[in-house]
Amino acid sequence: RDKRMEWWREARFGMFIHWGVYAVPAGYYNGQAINRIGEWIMNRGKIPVADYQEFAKQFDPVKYDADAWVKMAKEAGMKYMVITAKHHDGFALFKSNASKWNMVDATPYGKDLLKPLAEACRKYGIKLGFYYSQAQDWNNPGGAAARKATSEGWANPDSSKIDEYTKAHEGHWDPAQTTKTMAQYIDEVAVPQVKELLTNYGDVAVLWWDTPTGMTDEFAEKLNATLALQPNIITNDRLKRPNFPGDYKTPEQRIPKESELDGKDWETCMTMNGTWGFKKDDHNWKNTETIIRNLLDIASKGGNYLLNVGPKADGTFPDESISRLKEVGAWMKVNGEA
Ligand code: JFZ
Repeated sequence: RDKRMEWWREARFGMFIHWGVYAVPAGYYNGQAINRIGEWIMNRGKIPVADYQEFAKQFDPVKYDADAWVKMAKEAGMKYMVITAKHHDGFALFKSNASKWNMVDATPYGKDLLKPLAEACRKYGIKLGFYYSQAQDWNNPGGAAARKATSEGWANPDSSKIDEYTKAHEGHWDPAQTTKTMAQYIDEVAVPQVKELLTNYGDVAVLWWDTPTGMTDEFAEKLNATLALQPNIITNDRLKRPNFPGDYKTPEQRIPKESELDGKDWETCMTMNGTWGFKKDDHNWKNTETIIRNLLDIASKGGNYLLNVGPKADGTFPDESISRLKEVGAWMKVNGEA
């Protein structure tokens, strides 16, 4: 069996982090609560590109302490971490030469957020992975926007239901989004940024692709080729179906039944409340007992549990996430590591 997968097969428990500009509006646009998951606010609220970019001017996470984040993961018994280096809003949490829509060039904070995280992960022996939205990008021109749910899945929430303009423009809502082709976006933004991620942060353990809207085999091949920069890296199954299965499957917000398991490696990703990116109105927290039960259920079936935290715009975790991580850690101490 594959040597690269060894650490991952023993890991059992990891931290997912959805962090970006969407933590600033935190579910509200122009005083209106926007429904569904927080990191989709630009899409769900049909926020124009220029308006959305204004939020970056308030993204100033002065309380960000990467060391404290990684320590919380470690003390909860987690072995790895996957952070949204770039989500569908196209915003890069890192310094990028491929697009100015990044943490260093577009925010008052002006510093790369991934550098200190990579350092802290090395310090605590936590594996670091990057989530990268390779296809959907609502700010960098030429990036895709979700259209409708297809047999390939993963176009959720369904943009095409929202209005006629969006229906007529392949999921987009602002003319600024369509001034380049997707081929240009792949060559000028996605491929160079993934190369940056695989070059500038030391060892990268996981590349976590997402929602292959509009992907072709050719685009996927170009992205997949960049992984040669990190010979030990592993990837999930969301680069492009069906020709790029990656190393493991990613059931979302659910734990497979014994009867569904087919011998392939898998990881359940799950939120602690109802959103991935921070939303100030989401108080639908799972209790610690549920989280521990899920971890046990998953571990007993041979999977991994990637449990999400959606940090706030000031750089801190929500208190409810902190207390749950602490309680899971206390349980781990008594009961041994799963
Ligand atoms: C995607 C993202 O759109 C979402 O914002 C979040 O990052 C999540 C982890 O991934 O959403 C999905 C992806 C796949 C499915 C559903 C939602 N799926 O396979 O059912």
